Amino acid sequence: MPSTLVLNSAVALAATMLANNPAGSPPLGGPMSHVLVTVAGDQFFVGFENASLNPVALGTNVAGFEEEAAVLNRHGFNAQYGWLVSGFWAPPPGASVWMRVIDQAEHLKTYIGRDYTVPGVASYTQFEPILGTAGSVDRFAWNGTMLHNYTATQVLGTHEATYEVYFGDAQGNVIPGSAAPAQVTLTFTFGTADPNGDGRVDIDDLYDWHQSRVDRDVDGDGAVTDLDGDLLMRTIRDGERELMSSSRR
Ligand SMILES: [Ca+2]
Ligand SMILES: [Ca+2]
Repeated sequence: MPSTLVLNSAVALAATMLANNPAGSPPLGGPMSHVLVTVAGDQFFVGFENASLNPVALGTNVAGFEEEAAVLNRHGFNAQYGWLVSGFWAPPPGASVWMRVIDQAEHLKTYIGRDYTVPGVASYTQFEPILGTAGSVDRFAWNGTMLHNYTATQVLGTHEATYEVYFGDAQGNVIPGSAAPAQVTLTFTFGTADPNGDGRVDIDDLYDWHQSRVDRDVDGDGAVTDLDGDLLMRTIRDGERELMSSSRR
């Protein structure tokens, strides 16, 4: 049945997807780190399959990608985290599994990892922006098959994204009386935001970077390119913006 979420079918699909991964498709960035979703006793449970694969590290690709995948160009990106059903359970009639943003930095971008459909609810194409990215709504529907979305940013440092998993109607509204939602926080690290190591992310880092007084490979890809300077500049700018907004509160 299409509405029945079964772990074994998700694993089989995963194997098929890996075999069919088209040439030139962006890499996940490392081994798959599954985020297991279970419903038991009228309660969602969400947890990491392998705690050693959390957090994950974003990486850049200087060569860049083409077509829809170009949204990842000049960004740190990673798709190791993958939603995966654990155990045997199904949504109640008329419900779908939804995921929504509870808290995440504005600069974090999320793109759908592959084409899929949730019958009668939504249809997604690979690299479609979700979870608030590019003006998208803050939630997306999941059909229970393994899904490795891409997370990307141009801000160096450690970033967290907290999501809630719940049963929703066709519009993503929580269904009253359904299984209690669960939250999970994904953590992403990206290069070095403070190359001069003085505990502050500010213009001195960029000055030292230009003067070659620090390790200039701030995105950690093993080469010093103009992208390193660009990312450092964007990181400092983002920090200044956060500082200004907090001083207005
Ligand atoms: Ca610094
Ligand atoms: Ca670099």
